[in-house]
Amino acid sequence: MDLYFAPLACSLATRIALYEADADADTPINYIQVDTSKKTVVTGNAAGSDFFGINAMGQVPVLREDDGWTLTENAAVLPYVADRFPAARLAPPAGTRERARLHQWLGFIGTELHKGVFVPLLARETDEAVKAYARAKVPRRFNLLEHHLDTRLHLLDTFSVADAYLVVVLNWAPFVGVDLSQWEVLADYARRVRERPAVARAFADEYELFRRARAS
Ligand SMILES: N[C@@H](CCC(=O)N[C@@H](CS)C(=O)NCC(=O)O)C(=O)O
Repeated sequence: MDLYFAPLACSLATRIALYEADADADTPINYIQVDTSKKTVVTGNAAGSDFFGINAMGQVPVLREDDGWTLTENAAVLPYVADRFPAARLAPPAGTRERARLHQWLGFIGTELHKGVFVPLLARETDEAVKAYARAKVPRRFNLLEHHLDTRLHLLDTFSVADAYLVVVLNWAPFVGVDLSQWEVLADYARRVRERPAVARAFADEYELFRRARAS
């Protein structure tokens, strides 16, 4: 199985899920680095090739099974990984209300936070008015999370792929000048989730790759 990723991008959530599931013990995983601005594959057998050949959107994550079947979109890739490695219990069983809740959170994180807030704040080409529009959306969304997490340790009853996605998106806050410490519960949640051994390892691996990519 291959995971196309960019260091510290949203694809880190899939790496976390794969580490949490100890997926490599079952299926060898190739982590293939992509330069999403140049749209080129950076590592692996096809290093230097056009990433649009893998995903017409030029975006990570892309998961590819050994028979060539590929899957894109965090909201699809993350539950797929959870279902592919069920022993890790990274998603509630299909058809349950809890499973519906998982999809609710994946939709919220993907649209209301990732795309609605962080993409305009992270993008170099957005002007100040667009950034201000995105920044103004932060309090309602973070307040909702603060309230939800006040009485629980995870988004669902136990750690799930939604926590993997959320902790990756929250990691972008300092890069765009959003001060997470104003939301104490949320900041505490992010710290706790990042202390999980698999999550800590995934972040450490990608911070190292991020530093190397920046230096090259
Ligand atoms: N809708 C996609 C969005 C994925 C996405 O935005 N990936 C970013 C990295 S976090 C990316 O590859 N950006 C490059 C680009 O959009 O050109 C998903 O949810 O998987």
